[in-house]
Amino acid sequence: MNRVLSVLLPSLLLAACGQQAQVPSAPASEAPSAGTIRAQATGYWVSGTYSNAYGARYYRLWVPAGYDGATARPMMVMLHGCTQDGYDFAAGTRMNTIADARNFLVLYPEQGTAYNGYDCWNWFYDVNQHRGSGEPSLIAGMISWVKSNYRVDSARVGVAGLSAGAAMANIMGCTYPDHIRKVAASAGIMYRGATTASGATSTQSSGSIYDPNERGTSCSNEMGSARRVIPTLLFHGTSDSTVSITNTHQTAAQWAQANDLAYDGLDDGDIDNTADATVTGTACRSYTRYDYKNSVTGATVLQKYVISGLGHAWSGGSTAGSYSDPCGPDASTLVANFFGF
Ligand SMILES: [Ca+2]
Ligand SMILES: [Ca+2]
Repeated sequence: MNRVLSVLLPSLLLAACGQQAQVPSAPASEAPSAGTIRAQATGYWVSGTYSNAYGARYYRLWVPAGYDGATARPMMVMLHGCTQDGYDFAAGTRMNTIADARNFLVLYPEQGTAYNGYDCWNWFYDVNQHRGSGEPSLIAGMISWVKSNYRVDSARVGVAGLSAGAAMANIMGCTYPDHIRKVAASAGIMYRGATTASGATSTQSSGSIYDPNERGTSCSNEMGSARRVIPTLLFHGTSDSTVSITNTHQTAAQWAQANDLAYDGLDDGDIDNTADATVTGTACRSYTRYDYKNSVTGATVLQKYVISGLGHAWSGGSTAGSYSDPCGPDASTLVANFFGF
């Protein structure tokens, strides 16, 4: 209930002060003609609640400026970190600005403090680590809802997350590869990196006690008949004191194994956890990017950015949102590029 109040209160206060002009108008009235859309070059929010047997969650959908309902567009699913919500994550990542420029939908599922005191996705409970269950089923349900109400290019749907949202992004890739074709995880934790709340705390600080190779096999098994290669993009700062970078190294190994199995059904190392190329660069912060390729096709399946001096934050974002660092490689653009949006 606190969540409902916190969402409603700002509008009520504004209305009470006679400042209705500052309250965003309803989406329907913001859907102008195509010509007007180009003139203002900004999209609009659609908010709602999705519920199933596992509960209810808010979602915020950004409909980009150029969306016309006639052409199927890609969709980015953005999973916020602890203490964040969809609006905050949008502001900190500037993803909607890129969405307007490139014409893709952005879906922000929201957790809420009713379900976790710090507003974190509960990635560390078994109920939330399987298809058709818990929080992944709620997020997948939202994706299905958008697909049935908007023109979405199903072959271009990707999920990106920060911290607990990144841990959940990895889960979504393993549990719903029919929906999710690519994953981006910033300061995240591998699939089933922890299975208890106390395990989550120790995993955050020093890495998972579980074998990433086994978790990759577990991820592949979870995919079942929907098994497919899920190209994955990873980011982690060397000065992150909240989530150990060990977790991102483990995540790379987990996805290398899941994708090794998904590619041809064989655990034969055509995709493995040894980088095939290393690129260094500077974009405000210096970074090293590790590329992992399919040795048969040469396709890049994984990329891992290790960013010097970045803390627990989205790289290259905006201080208009929390947990965002304006310096460093522009993670939002890199994600959109990697997803082919
Ligand atoms: Ca293989
Ligand atoms: Ca292998």
